Amino acid sequence: MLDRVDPAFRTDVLAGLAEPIPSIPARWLYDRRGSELFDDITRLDTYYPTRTETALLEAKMPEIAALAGDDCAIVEFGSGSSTKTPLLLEAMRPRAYVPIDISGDYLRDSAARVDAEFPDIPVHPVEADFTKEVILPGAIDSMPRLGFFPGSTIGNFVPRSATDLLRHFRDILGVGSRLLIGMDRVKPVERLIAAYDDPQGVTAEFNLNLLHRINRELGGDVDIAAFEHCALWHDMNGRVEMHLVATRDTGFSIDGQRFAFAAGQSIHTENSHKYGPRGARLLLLAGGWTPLAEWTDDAGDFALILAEAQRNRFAP
Ligand code: AVJ
Repeated sequence: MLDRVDPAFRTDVLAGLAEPIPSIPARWLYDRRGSELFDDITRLDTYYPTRTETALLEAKMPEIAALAGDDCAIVEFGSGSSTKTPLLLEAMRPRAYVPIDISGDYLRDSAARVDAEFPDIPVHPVEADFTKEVILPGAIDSMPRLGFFPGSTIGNFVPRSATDLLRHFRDILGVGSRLLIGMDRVKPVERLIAAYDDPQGVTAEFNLNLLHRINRELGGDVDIAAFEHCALWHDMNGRVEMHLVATRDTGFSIDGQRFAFAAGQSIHTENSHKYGPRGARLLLLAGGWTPLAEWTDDAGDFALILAEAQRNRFAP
């Protein structure tokens, strides 16, 4: 199927490439091909987050279910092709499941899968960008809510935006709601780089697909061979950064707009923030969520945190 061209893609690419530090928002990496490649990434030996989080969910599910609340509606932010959802649905038996995703295709697929596997759980899919306004289905108005935000997707956002997003989730779900969120932990830089620059080159292909997408959807003439994938650890900002670096002087045009890149110049395409235990909890607190419980794997590679939306109150 042909990808429909989102006008916001053009706007973001043209504006981002014109910035003093050229960058393109990471969400544009995830077109159909990009999402397939990301699925491949999650199966790589060197990419530990998905398998670690899934095993953690499996191992701790009884405990999580006991604390996360009974008779709730589960609202998943960015449900994508998540394989973690069934674990949660199986253990919690929620009164409703509300997957929210920007991709209608993915949403219909996953809603249909959940429908088939859990015929007694009503599914109310919402096609929306969860960073923008989201209207929850009226059917869950009277139910307590549990938000589910796995995969360390929060790591894609710089702390300031991550805080905004957590506050936004609180507004969507309401005071007293709970949130189960996955966050990747800080770890030795060799392991981080191996996870984002795999020897098979899948992550490189995932990153370079953005240039293919620009050529395909925006009629660009980017010489893709003039760019290479680069993953680096920015210690001060606590994040892995992905870049597309020009290996020689190169130029291209998109929509009649001309861009020149000197050898060594880069396009910043994604951030993946890593948090220590304190940093993770501070981020949640700053976003209006009080941490209630936390689970990690034995190696401490990945954390699942359960938090509760803070009430509005005066505090000393
Ligand atoms: C989907 C944002 C969680 O940061 O680990 C993986 C994206 N990019 N490899 C991550 C990603 C390259 C991934 N998240």
